[in-house]
Amino acid sequence: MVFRTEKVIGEVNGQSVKVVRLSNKNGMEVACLNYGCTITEIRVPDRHGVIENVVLGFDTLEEYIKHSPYFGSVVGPVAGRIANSSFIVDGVHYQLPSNEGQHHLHGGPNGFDKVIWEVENVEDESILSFSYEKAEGFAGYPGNLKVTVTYRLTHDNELVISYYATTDKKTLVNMTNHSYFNLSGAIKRDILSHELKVASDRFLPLNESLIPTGETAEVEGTAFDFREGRPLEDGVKSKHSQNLLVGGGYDHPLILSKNQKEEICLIEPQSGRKLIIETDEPVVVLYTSNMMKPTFSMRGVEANKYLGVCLETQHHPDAINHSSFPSIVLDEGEEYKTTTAYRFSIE
Ligand code: FUC
Repeated sequence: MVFRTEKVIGEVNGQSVKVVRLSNKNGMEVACLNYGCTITEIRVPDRHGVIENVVLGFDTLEEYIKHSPYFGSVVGPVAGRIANSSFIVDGVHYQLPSNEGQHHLHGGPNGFDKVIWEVENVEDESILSFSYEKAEGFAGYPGNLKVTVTYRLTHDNELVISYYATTDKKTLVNMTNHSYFNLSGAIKRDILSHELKVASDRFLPLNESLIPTGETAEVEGTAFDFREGRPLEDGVKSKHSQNLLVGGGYDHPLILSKNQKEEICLIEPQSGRKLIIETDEPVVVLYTSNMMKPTFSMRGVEANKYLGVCLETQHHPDAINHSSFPSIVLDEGEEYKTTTAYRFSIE
């Protein structure tokens, strides 16, 4: 059996904020808020059976509202940056609110990470289902968009996240989950010694605003070659880094090879914890929390760069402004449907 419990912990604009916990027979636990569908904790065993939290987060709602750099939240309607906060669909120009210079990042100042989602009444206790009805114009995007995000916990210590959306007018959708993993457990170490393996032959070079230039480049001979697996430190400190790692670490989309299973594997050698990610999305954005600064603390640990690694499965960032990238336009009558599974085990 997987058990689900629910508890009200506060209020935002008169709407209750709940924490929902899923736990399986192995003692794995996942805790989520209906504020931003935020994953606050993922508790999994290390090689000695010690169960600890492996994602960055806070213990209070207030801290999420005040400080969170998208810790564990669902980001959308569109993950990543939209250049100049501007796009055209069917000849109509849309100007979105900007929240990073002139650019629009992760749904802008009022994205899906900041709204209260409805907790659906699902009988199967292994499933936690959140829904949200985005009104026409919300966050600047066209269309009334109905969104469902489902978290399912299995007995194989797998968390499966599924996203579903429909619209009544052409709009953009490209969602992801923004969990910051640190498999050492309770942030014992930074993530530089984590070993990452990714089935990716090409990546997207970025301009100085961290927006894809539109080109794709071979990973061969660069800090982005994770095909055989390598410590994140190799890239962050590599001699190849200077020109490529514009943000002082990874903040880059890697294009996932088609028809591969278990595309992404992250291992923390000391604890023995291993995370395998399988997705139907074409890209993973690898972000090594380069921008985190010691301006707040996370459950007693001062924030800093390289304390978490995000593996954001999604479509290409800024896809709407690059005709060579797969489309993120959702039309009336179409379904947006994607799934990413996170399986935890021991090396
Ligand atoms: C990632 C990055 C961004 C940003 C954000 C918090 O997705 O691509 O650069 O810092 O997270």
